[in-house]
Amino acid sequence: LVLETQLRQALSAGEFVLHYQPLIDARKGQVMGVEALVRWQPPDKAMVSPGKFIPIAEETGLIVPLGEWVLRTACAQGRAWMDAGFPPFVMAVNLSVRQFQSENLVELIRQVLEETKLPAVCLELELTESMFMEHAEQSIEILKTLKSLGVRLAIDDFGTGYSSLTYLKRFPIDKLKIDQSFVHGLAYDPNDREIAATIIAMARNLKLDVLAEGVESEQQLDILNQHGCDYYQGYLFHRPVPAQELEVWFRENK
Ligand code: G
Ligand code: G
Ligand code: MN
Ligand code: NA
Repeated sequence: LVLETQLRQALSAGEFVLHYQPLIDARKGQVMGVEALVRWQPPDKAMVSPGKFIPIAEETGLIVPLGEWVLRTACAQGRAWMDAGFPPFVMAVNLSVRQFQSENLVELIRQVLEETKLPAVCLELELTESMFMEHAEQSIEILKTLKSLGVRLAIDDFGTGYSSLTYLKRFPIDKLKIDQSFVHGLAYDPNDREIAATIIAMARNLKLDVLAEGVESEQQLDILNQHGCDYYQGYLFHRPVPAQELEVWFRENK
């Protein structure tokens, strides 16, 4: 597979970069964190989005070294921002299925936190529902071990997978991220509005934080606010951008 070889070379050549997208605290009107999103920047070519290469990295196992690089780079960046005097905030990192199932995930995270000196509460791991459902009992154990490190756990793309509400209650989860597919239609699709409202209400009842992804318009924001959503992420606030670019915005929005 040509792309696999290219991805391996890209990793050793340092062609992957992280972009960061702010997570907004609605009540405080402040940035509460950022999500790290990986991109591939081949020299002299257009940037490649993770939608194109993450599935291949996942199939080939390259996701393990790539995911390790993402985790280490994101945590180091989070620490660097702390040291530069930005308020300590959450660094959210996506985990793939393969990483979640890997034997040494917990040890890796423990090690990266120690190396980078990022406080564990500042790291939020984004997981998807589909990771848990196959081996639910085993997943609960992994989640508990991760949680015992002190990190935060979020369920990404919430609402798109199969979730048993019983399990949701038993999982040591801190946050639900409402999938952007429900946010898109908020202004015109009553079904999307019902789904978003239901997830927000459920999160409140379970004492979980709730974030809406993919917020692009004031109208969507108003509707989510009316339902009591806590946190937002989307182009309305900021696109994912390289670290240096975000620092300019941090300074302006302090
Ligand atoms: O940034 P963008 O919207 O193009 O991301 C597309 C998809 O790639 C999203 O589903 C996102 O969760 C995933 N993704 C982005 N960065 C990472 C990463 O570092 N690791 C994993 N596993 N997935 C990522
Ligand atoms: O699956 P995950 O939620 O990790 O992926 C987040 C993806 O959503 C990233 O690829 C990011 O670039 C994208 N994204 C972030 N904000 C918006 C938005 O407002 N609109 C759209 N369409 N995509 C967004
Ligand atoms: Mn995510
Ligand atoms: Na998502």
